[in-house]
Amino acid sequence: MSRLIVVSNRVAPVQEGKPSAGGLAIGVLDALKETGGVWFGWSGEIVGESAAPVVEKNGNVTYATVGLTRRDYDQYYRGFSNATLWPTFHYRNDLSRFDREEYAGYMRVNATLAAKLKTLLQPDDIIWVHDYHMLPFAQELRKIGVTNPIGFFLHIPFPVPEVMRTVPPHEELMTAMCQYDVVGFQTDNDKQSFVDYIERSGRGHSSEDGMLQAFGRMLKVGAYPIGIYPDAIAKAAEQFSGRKQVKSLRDSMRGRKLIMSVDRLDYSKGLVERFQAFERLLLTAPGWHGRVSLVQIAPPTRSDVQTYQRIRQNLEGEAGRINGRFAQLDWTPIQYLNRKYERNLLMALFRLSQVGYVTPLRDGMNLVAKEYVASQDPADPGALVLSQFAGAADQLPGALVVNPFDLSQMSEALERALSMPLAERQARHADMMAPLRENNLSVWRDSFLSDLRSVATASSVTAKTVKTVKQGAATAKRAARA
Ligand code: GDG
Repeated sequence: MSRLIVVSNRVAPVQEGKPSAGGLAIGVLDALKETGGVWFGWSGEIVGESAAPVVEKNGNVTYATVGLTRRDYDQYYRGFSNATLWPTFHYRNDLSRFDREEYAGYMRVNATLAAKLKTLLQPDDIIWVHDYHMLPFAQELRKIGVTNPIGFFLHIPFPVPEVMRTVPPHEELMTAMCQYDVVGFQTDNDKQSFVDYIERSGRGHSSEDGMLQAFGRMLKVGAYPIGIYPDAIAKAAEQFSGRKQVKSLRDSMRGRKLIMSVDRLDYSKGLVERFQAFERLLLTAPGWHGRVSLVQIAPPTRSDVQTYQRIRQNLEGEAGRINGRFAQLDWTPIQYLNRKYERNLLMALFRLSQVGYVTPLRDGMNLVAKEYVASQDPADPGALVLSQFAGAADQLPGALVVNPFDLSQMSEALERALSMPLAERQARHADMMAPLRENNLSVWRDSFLSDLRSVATASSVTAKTVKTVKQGAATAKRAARA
């Protein structure tokens, strides 16, 4: 079988079972171990000058990492990726800025990384590229003569055409994305937005089998919703429930109900609105005073990007204001923890809580929602309040789905979740576990890679046919001349 080459902005060389591994890392690493292969990307280090990849082998997986210079990091990572694409793709044009030099840096880093990867490639490798940092990566590989099949998966939402067009080089980016052989999205909506852009701009058209003809190329576009391993999470949650930290939180709750939220500290996650909806619950239903607490875990990310510093201050202000308004000597309504916790411990905390409160303003999928459901005790499960703007809302039919811009609706949903009878919680939990098992993380990976392999086979058949036809025609011409 051909080797798999995974390319992502950050390479996470995780050992199996290591607690910090997230969805991408776990799913990708499994696939790499099966077929053998290479994981290529940024090491996370800032270096004086760009150098050849550092290659480390562990079993049949090779980790190939490169450092970024300060300028590369500022322009490609902090700049165009996280100050232009991330906000725009999450419908936050108000937070998005465009700077030509940053864009040039983004293109330059993609080109440099492509040239570095080329030195490691073998002819029958298949290449799977991840996320918004790498939109032009296939184009750069093609420019330097790489002909291997290349697929791309976008972990974040893809915006509707009107919003995509607010990124000044939108047409260049779309042309570049069409150089992949398969382009995958989290949801049908995201895929449709991509197809809509192509069709409305008159640059191509799609057919019913998911093929798209655009900018003179033929590619497969599809929705491949990322999953989790629900049974492994359920087991970890149960095992970690006996941990000291979990017990001490349980004791400190003294019969109070617990609402649990976990997100990277990011403006797309809707944390301020979430706090305000909880405040509204305390205002409209004073019976809950002293009987419910919200625990928000929000490890900081991208803390050197200015907008992220602002959201942190804003949130600290809101938590302080709400606690100041309602707290009692023995009750703090919001416990806001601005730090990272061990993964399995988080799953045990989910299991301890009565409500999972996951209300991003926009999210590609949101794995926390899926992890919350999987962590529950089926005999006495918690209820999930989930934003309609998370990709996960399509897949979790038992959630109480809310519009995160409607604080009243969110506070009503919280009250409903807190008071939900056991039979209803059990039925909703079962309704969600079934699709989680059916579309687990291996299904995500296998369906994407199977499409990439079949597109690759089809195009190599087509290439061979074209070659045979051309050779046939040349022979016929020669015969005619003779
Ligand atoms: C992007 C897309 C898409 C969180 N805090 C801690 C911690 N986490 C873990 C969670 C979860 C992961 O991080 C976060 O995943 P999400 O899916 O919720 O969100 P993003 O980070 O924005 O991920 C998203 C995802 O890619 C995958 O395609 O679903 O839409 O935005 O697994 O549990 N893990 C540990 N400590 C923490 O404090 N160990």
